[in-house]
Amino acid sequence: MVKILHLSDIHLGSSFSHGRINPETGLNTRLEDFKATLGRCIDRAISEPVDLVLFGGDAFPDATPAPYVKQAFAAQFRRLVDAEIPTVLLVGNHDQHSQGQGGASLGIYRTLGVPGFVVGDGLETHTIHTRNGAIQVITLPWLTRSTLLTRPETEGLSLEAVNQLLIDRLTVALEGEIRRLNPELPTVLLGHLMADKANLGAERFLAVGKGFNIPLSLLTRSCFEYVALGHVHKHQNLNRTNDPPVIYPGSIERVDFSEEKEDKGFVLIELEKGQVKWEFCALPVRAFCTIKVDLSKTDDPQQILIKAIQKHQIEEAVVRLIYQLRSDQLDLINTAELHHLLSSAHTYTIQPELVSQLARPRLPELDGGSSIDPLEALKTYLTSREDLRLIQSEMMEAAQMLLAGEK
Ligand SMILES: [Mn+2]
Repeated sequence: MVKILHLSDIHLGSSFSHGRINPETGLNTRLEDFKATLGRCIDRAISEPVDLVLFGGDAFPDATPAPYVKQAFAAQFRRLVDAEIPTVLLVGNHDQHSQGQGGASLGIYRTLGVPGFVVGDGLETHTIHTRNGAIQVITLPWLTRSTLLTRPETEGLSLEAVNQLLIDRLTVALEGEIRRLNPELPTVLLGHLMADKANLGAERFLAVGKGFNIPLSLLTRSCFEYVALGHVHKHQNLNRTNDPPVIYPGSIERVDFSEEKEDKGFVLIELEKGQVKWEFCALPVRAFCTIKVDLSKTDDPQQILIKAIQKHQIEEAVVRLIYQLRSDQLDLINTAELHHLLSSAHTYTIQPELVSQLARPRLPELDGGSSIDPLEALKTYLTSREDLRLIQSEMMEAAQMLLAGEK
């Protein structure tokens, strides 16, 4: 029985805008959060102890993190070297670098010959000898079009046809690896990819480099005991029948507000040939909290706001207060009181949004019907805005050019 810890999407060095500088260390508190959480994953790997650690990719926000961020990552993974736990570091889209071969941020671990460390930057099968037997790990790093196709091959093809060609290439290449597997040994596919059917999180907005979706059927092969994925930040199992489990552990910390409601953690696995058990282990990460209130229809916006804030657990959380109001209500908001009420949060932002006059047309000429020509609509609007009179003709000109498709 081989015991594995599978974690992914560390993104060490991101989310800084949700933190503040810790005066004692001079570091952004979100870096400290991420470091502590990564530390908890490594603690668990060592205390179990596991026989193997699989990292599913996206170590940093990009391939050239600041030295102190790289060092924080290395300091944690170094502990696995000391504990003699073999580790596979897979290259995600955020780890790739466009300069030369093997330029990924994780390549340094191979260059230095870190004992027990494997860097997965190509489609390749690694046989790893653990304390509890050997295991095969097929690494499938983030693939870009240029990895699999040359430019002449894609010339004149539609995006869909290119994607199909990519999937065909990958199918053949993966089949080649599968046929060379030792059938006696348990096997894990470790991939950084967007599988079809995966629920998206923040990675949608963080996308670096263009990718393509991989059909689930390519991954649910009976020769794999477990499919370890990275890239999608929301933890999920894509194969409910668990034959094999196809698991995104998700990011270990909340990277942004789109992950506010997601549990964060890693996955512990026990497997042998033909058998697998897995368990998601949640991590105690910092809470994110959105407080959103529409004040535009109330007479006492300040009281409503105060009540809304008091309803939420904001202590030490990353908070954003979003309220919508009319411009004539602006004077009814006591911002100093809001700052005071939010002061127990770890960090907070206050985002007032004026209810747009455009959303509810006030100009009778613009009411009723979508038949109006966009330029006519803009002209009508501009005539009603005394403050925009000086740039009226320039705006009309720009709009005409935009509509004509010029830059
Ligand atoms: Mn990714």
